[in-house]
Amino acid sequence: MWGACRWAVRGLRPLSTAARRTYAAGSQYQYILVEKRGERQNVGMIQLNRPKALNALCDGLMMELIQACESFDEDPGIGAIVITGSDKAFAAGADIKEMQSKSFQDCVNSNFLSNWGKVSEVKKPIIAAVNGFALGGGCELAMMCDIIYAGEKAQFGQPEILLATIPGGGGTQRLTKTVGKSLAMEMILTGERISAQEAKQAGLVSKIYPVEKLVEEAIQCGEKIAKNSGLIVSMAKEAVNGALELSLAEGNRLEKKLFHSTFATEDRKEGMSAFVAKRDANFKNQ
Ligand code: CO8
Repeated sequence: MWGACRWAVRGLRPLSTAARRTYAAGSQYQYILVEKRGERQNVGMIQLNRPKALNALCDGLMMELIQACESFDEDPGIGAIVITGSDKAFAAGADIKEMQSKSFQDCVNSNFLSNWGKVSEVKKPIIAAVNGFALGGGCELAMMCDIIYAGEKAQFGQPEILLATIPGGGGTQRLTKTVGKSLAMEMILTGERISAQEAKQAGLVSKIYPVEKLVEEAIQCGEKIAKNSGLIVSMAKEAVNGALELSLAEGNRLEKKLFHSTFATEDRKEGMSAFVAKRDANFKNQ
């Protein structure tokens, strides 16, 4: 299962025993691979690992993903998180086989899929590195992240309509706010996919890389973020996310409060002192 060839093909290094022990401690992950990456081991990487089902998001996978995100969020040594899948699929959606027999009552009584939104509650920045299919819940999972990098062959779509259901993980909202009503409507009402290039043009992804370079580039982006004060990074993330949730006036008020709050931190003092003294800043998340 941990064969070096498989990792070499994808350009990923196998997990060290220590990393596996750390993150699997007490709960063997079945559906994801988890590792610390980057020169300073300050980027948490989570790889969805149900290749035969194209990383369909079954309940167990989502529970593990949320658990891994939360444990990286609590880890002071981690400054950013990367979520990726395989070359063929980031994730082909919620697990249709698992959902197939559910009734309306089942969905309401269990508040079906309500816990998936926890990914968007993580304070540290999350970068989605999307190769292959990001469909349905897979596209929604990518949009719950903060930055999306795409491989050249990535495809994004909300094909739920073809199954006679609709997106349930924020797709109708986040996609519309990101790419605008016309393209979101077209994707959600026809179920047709868009390419990485179309997704970039529409503002859904920020960068496109060759398939084999994608994950490394995402990790490098994570390292750049992790160099900054984690405390201030989480404030910046909160402020930007405010733009998707609040009116302009409310968002500007939130931004101003957070901006003023940075002046109560040691890191803000350190950042400006370091600039004036022409030296590197040494942030302590204080
Ligand atoms: N669920 C379960 N199994 C899947 C899924 C899925 N979403 N997608 C693929 N698989 C399985 C297939 O059943 C197949 O398994 P098996 O070999 O046992 O038959 C295996 O993966 C390989 O799939 P294909 O043979 O179909 O591979 P192809 O390369 O021919 O096609 C596609 C790839 C185009 C991606 C195709 O598999 C497909 O259309 N998949 C379904 C895509 C879809 O409709 N996604 C939306 C699902 S509904 C949803 O996501 C609702 C979201 C709700 C909220 C989520 C909150 C975050």
